[in-house]
Amino acid sequence: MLTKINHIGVAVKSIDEALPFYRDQLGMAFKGSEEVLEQKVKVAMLQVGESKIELLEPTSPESPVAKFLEKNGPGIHHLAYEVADIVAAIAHLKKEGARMIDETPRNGAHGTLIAFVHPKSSNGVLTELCQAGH
Ligand code: CMX
Repeated sequence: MLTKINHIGVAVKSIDEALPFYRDQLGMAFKGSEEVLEQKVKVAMLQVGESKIELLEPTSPESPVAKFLEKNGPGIHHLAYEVADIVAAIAHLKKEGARMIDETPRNGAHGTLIAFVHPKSSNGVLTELCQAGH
């Protein structure tokens, strides 16, 4: 069902402030940034081999990332796995007893479809399913 780790999401207060560490000091390829309105975040993507690091900056105090930063400060926010068929993956997880935050896919960055599993049902790791955009 899962094909690879697509990205690791990292919550930051400011992409502008966090970017130099990843792009200049670690030397990752910066693939651009965009706002994901549905999730109330600005997202910057950095490529490492076939994997990505996603920097997440809240665009509203109601953003899930704003709440996370308030409680924990900056740090790893979620782990995203790529799936070929997100609707089938959600159905499988539900059948196996996982608690889905999203029972139908939402729009993610770069035309992807995404759905989250609740961290209370995944041993404390906010888990994202991600189907590549077309
Ligand atoms: N990782 C692990 N645990 C987390 C977490 C995270 N990122 N975010 C929240 N939690 C935990 C909290 O610590 C809390 O645990 P305790 O009850 O033990 O204290 C519990 O989950 C409930 O958290 P909360 O602070 O009360 O927050 P909410 O219930 O309001 O929301 C969550 C939590 C995960 C349901 C919400 O953040 C959500 O729906 N997330 C999915 C969407 C998202 O994160 N979008 C941003 C990224 C978008 C993108 O990548 O494009």
